[in-house]
Amino acid sequence: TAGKTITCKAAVCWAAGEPLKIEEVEVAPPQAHEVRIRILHTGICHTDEYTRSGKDSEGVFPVILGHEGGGVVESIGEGVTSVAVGDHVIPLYTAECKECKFCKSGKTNLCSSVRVTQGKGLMPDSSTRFRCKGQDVHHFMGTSTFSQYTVVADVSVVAVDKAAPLEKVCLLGCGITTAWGAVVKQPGITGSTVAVFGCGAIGLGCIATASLVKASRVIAIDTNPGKEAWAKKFGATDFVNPTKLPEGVRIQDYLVELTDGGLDYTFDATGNVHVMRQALEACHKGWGISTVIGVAAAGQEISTRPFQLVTGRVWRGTAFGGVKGRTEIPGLVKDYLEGKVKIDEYVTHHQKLADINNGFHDMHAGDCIRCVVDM
Ligand code: AHE
Ligand code: ZN
Repeated sequence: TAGKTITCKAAVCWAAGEPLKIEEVEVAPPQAHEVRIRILHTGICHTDEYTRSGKDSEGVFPVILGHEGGGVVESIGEGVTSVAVGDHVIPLYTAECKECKFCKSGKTNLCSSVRVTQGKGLMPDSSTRFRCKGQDVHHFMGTSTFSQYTVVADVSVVAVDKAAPLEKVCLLGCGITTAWGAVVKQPGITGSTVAVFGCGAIGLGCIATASLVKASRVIAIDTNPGKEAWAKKFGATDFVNPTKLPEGVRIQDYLVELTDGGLDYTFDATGNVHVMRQALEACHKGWGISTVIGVAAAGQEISTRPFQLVTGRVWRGTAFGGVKGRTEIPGLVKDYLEGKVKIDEYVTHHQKLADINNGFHDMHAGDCIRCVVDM
């Protein structure tokens, strides 16, 4: 198949707000510094739904969504040296070229090498490798894992140990890595108090990681009472349901009271700008640090009284947990294989590609942490 166009099935989103449609698509061979991957499994993340729904200011259509995949390298373009045919790989929506100003800064994982074209749904040469019914179809986040075959830039993929089941480690493509990185790269968590707002996959990942690095207390917050058992299973010491507080008591005031002045570290894993404010204001005066992880809808803005910052609270955020995928994901896979990082526990639902829209419905149900689609 190398060098030839492959025809396969993919879930195409033809227009904002429409359900995905399973179509036969043509996937062109990888060009120089590109890799064609046979995707075997992919998670569904709220960001896929966010873009499908039309809320993403970068959304372009038609598009093949999906950014939490695992697969096998089918063929490589000229000049590709970092992965080989047959390698098990995870596509990376945050590339790592190791050469740009960002990669070399030592301060961020936000590689700039392919980000501009990626944001337009195109490959680095500004064209697409997908066609369907005579039309070009856009890429998404540089990954497009809702296709049986996809093409990605070589800076946007990492090979992983074949001993790790792809149906599990595909989740390292987004949620679990994001949560792990957001916590593990925040200095000072060990021995400190932590609150995590939102107990979806990202929130549970933050709870698990805070517990792994031995935070002294990990308070989980969610409006769904069903999440208490989940949070405790992942290592939360406390669970607070903001809808069950006495009349007129705000969650941030409740938490400040509960923790003798506020949390050392808080994390927003909801994408709700009001919750982001609560997370900041639940921080301890003088030193509390709040990290925004959730993606808010286009046009949303955060606000708080500047006094919150003047009095020593810090508001920050991370993308992909600050993780440099090519450098760090192999180590995370090792941690998983050694039982240090949970992955299996997040998978509550499976769907076949033909039923991928059901996976989007699953995601909205409170009992779903992650749905894995088998391609
Ligand atoms: N395109 C959106 C923003 C989307 C966004 O913030 N994406 C996150 C990853 S979400 C994973 O589920 C991210 O890491 N962004 C960094 C980047 O470079 O895109 C918008 O609002 O325009
Ligand atoms: Zn995601």
